[in-house]
Amino acid sequence: MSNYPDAAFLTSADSLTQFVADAGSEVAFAGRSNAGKSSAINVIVNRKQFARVSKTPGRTQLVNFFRLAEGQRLVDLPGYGYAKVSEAMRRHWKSLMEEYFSSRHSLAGLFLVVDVRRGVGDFDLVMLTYAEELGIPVHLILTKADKLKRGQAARVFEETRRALQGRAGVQLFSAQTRQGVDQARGRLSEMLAGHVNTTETFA
Ligand SMILES: Nc1nc2c(ncn2[C@@H]2O[C@H](COP(=O)(O)OP(=O)(O)OP(=O)(O)O)[C@@H](O)[C@H]2O)c(=O)[nH]1
Ligand SMILES: [Mg+2]
Repeated sequence: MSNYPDAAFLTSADSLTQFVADAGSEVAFAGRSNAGKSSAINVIVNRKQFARVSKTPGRTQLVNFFRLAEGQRLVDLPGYGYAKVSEAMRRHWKSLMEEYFSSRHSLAGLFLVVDVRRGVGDFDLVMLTYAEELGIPVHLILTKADKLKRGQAARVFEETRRALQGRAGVQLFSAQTRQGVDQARGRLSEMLAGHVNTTETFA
């Protein structure tokens, strides 16, 4: 059963003019290309093939809006850091992100999706800074935790938590085993409702 029985895809936007109306509240998912954003969204919303899962990294270069419930949305932001993207594409990504972060009054929180095997990168820190400038909470999910041994994953979690110094909540996550899904759902609904303790972390 989905926690969001009325969840539905709304639109894919390539520019500010195509964004959906800026009312209610929305939580955006950002992360490197191939980090597992769309997979995480599908599992958190409990809908298979809701957000598309790409076999080809860097394909999703659009801002995808989903309705979760009345006045609540989830946004799948285009991935970054994919090496084979052209310079023009990179510039487009940057201006699209600037348009998104500077215009969305309804943005209530940011989920930062990081592959546990790669750890936090420069672009992830840029996104964290965007969110901090807006004063919105950030929750970092270290995904693909199933790809590491339990002890290794726990070590990355601890290192990440320490490095972030309370700038974001942190948790381990796996779309495959569903590790951490309940915590992620809890954080998502808190963000949408506007109640978040940003420094809370989950082991
Ligand atoms: N083992 C494992 N594989 C995962 C997990 N999450 C995602 N993947 C795989 O990683 C690849 C990329 O996943 P996506 O969800 O498409 O990643 P994305 O961040 O949306 O990628 P872009 O939209 O291209 O930026 C796919 O082959 C997924 O099946 C996970 O938790 N565990
Ligand atoms: Mg995707």
